Amino acid sequence: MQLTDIFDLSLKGRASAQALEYDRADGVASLTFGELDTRSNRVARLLASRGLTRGDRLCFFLPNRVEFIDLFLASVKTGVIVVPINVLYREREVAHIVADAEPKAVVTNRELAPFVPPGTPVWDVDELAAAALRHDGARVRTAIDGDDAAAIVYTSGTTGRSKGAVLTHNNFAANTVNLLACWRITSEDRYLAVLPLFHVHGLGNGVHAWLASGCRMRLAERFDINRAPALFESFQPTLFFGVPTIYVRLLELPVEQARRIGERMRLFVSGSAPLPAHVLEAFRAKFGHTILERYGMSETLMNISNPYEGERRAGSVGFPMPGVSVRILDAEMRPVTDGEVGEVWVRGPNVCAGYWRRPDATAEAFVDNWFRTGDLGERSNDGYITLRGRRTELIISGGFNIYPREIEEVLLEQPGVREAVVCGAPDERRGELPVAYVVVDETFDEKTAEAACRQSLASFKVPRAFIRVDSVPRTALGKVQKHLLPPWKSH
Ligand code: MCA
Repeated sequence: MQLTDIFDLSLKGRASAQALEYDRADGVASLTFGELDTRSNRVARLLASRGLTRGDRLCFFLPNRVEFIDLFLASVKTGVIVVPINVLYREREVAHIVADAEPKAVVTNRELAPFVPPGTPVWDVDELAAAALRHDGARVRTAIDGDDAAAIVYTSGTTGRSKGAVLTHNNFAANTVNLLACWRITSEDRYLAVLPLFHVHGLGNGVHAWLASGCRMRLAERFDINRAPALFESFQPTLFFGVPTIYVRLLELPVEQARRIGERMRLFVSGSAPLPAHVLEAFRAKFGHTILERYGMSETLMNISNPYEGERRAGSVGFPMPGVSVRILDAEMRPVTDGEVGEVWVRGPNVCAGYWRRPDATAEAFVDNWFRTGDLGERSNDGYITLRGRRTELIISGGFNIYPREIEEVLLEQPGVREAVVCGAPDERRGELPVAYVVVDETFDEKTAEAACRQSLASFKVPRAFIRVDSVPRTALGKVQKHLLPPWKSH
């Protein structure tokens, strides 16, 4: 099915119901589903007038704002493929995505435009919004196949170059239906959206669940611990999606306030990084809710979830979602027995169609339609799946993915750096922080290296420490033995 049909349950079916609240210079504005529909119809006609048709790519390099949603809906309606870009990315990172996805344009704002590589068509989001008003608000229906790509989501690549996961209309639709059924999301809910819309968590789970259920959404530009309490108090959400860092921050709230927030809530969901069991326990004691932890990836949307009814087991991600098959295999691709750790493989209507223009990477990731996640896990004899680390060297900081190789490449370009190895160091708040181990000569200057990283990489990828070592420990085959490097502790 095409996503418009599932969103029409609300856009048409609940046209007069309140849909969205968002910040505007003059206060909090609100829109009905019907108004949203009309706005995005105008944007759809504008995109068409600029020559965009089904299958064209359009990059969104935007913070959370209502125009992101207008453009997203317009793209879905016209078959334009959305390519979201993390707003923390800098020119080097943006340039790769733009070169790879070959979009018709990058839609952005004045602050972010300088990070778009020269020569790329840039459309200013405010100008687009103004231009859209000159177009008719009636719907134009485009024939779109469920297997058409709806989005290409770039995941940090193990080789340093990120790859675009091609997510189809059917992938998102299957994921959305699952969330509504499994987490009991209905039009009665009030969803507080603080996650960035440029990731699958905020977009594929948050926005899609909102549009399909017809509930009301309060959109915040981002999660800010200083603003979040007021949002909870004024909007009174029943539904909240967060990454573990957000739950750690929420634990800072006074007991009374936490209790008040908890009283009105129905469901807190966590994902994108492992939720430490002690955070789940502390949150339960303070907010009176057991956070529901689930497991997904940009490539697969949601795979495994703790049950809504029944035990939400601390440290575990629960059971496979409807239609999703999970296998836990050893290095020879044989199933391990329950209680043993192996690599998690998944198959289902949620799994992406492959990597954009990367048949090599696609062939490596898929075997007989099974997708290898790179995550290690085990199944208990009562069926709960618990993740036990990763096969790859992925670092997750504040819910953002970091591949060490990408940072190492920048470091190796710096004067005096002979070798560079980046590892994830444990951190209470962010889960992990990137730390660099460097073998250097006297021409190395830490400040210069840090500045170079800050210029070419998103802020969350900049190493928090540069640790000088005489040599990098390696196996006889030359593989770096990260566990033999001196540990680093954040303060
Ligand atoms: C963080 N920063 C941002 C944003 N988020 N800047 C602009 N817009 C944002 N949305 C920057 C800050 O400027 C600051 O930069 C640094 O990050 C830390 O910010 P701080 O306020 O100290 O925040 P925090 O308390 O550490 O919390 C950070 C956060 C953020 C709000 C939790 O990490 C976040 O939004 N994470 C969500 C990531 C996410 O949605 N991941 C899903 C991908 P500086 O350091 O320069 O001062 S994974 C996924 O989609 C899969 C499918 C899944 O399973 O969900």
